Amino acid sequence: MHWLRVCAFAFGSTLAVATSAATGQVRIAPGSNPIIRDTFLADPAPLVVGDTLYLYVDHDEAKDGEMFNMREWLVYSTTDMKTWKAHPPILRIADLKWAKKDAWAPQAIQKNGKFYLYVPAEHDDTHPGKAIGVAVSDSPTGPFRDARGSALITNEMTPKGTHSWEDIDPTVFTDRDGTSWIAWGNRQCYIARLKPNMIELDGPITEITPPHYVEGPWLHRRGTLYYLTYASMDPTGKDHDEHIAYATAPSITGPWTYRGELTGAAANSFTIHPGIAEFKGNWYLFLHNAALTIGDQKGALGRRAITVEYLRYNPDGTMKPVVQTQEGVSVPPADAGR
Ligand code: FUB
Repeated sequence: MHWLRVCAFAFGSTLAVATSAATGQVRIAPGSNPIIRDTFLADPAPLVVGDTLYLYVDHDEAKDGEMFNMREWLVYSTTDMKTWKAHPPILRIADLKWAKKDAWAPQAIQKNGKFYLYVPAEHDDTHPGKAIGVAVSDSPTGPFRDARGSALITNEMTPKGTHSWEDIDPTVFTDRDGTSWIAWGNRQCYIARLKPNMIELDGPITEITPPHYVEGPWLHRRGTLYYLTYASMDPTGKDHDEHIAYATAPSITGPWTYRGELTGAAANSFTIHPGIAEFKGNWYLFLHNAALTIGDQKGALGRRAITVEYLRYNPDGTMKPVVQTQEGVSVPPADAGR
């Protein structure tokens, strides 16, 4: 049983907390949101390996007045979706000789008996702008080392982009034929095939930007349907914070059909970022919000916290809208047993 004094929440739903009359301490049911409460984290990317789900994240360390301060990537693991184990940092900006700052949204994938971690960062002045690198490890918990010694994708490789931070937020996916693909981007969404060595592109970069796209793409497949889920702008223009929307396709090369919104905005946060996995018979949607307070540090744009919700599908393969809750996965899914 986990007892906690210091967390506060700014979003409402059925409470998964109880307060002890004797001590005033708050008891939080395991699996409640946010799932990790002692560190500000963002941009969750799950990877299932055997009976364990590894969650790759970036580490938010912004002080008041800073937008972001992100210097390293971390991983947490769980076998039950309720208790999470922290591991030592898996990669730092300082480990990438080409990178200056901004350890933003990562994703890891298993291939060739190794683990590949794709990470965006600000490139040094030889290739100004954001770039994407790849690091490799024999273990899902690292440590990872730069697999190339140079960025895999740099700003000049996507000349259509109108700003310097478009090459961020990599998502990596291996198709049924064993071919791996990488998609990424802010404002524009791009996709390219990876060579079997996972550290070089194999062919052209193609733009696949879906409607209302902002950033944070996540590729996955369920049965014969492919999904591109992403942070989006509200189509009505009323809400200026990011939502989550998605598109589906009959193959990884498209054509992609816009399917509408999966979630609204995250509590107290301009950004939101999807990560999707099937684990032990359930599908999960990982997100972040900025509703966690740790000590005297309140949630903020650069101080976010990871949440998770059950993800359900309709018979036609579309995903059911997800409501962001405080109880998260501390309770069974609403349609359990149906
Ligand atoms: O965490 C830094 C950036 O904010 C990510 O790259 C975006 O997806 C947004 O979450």
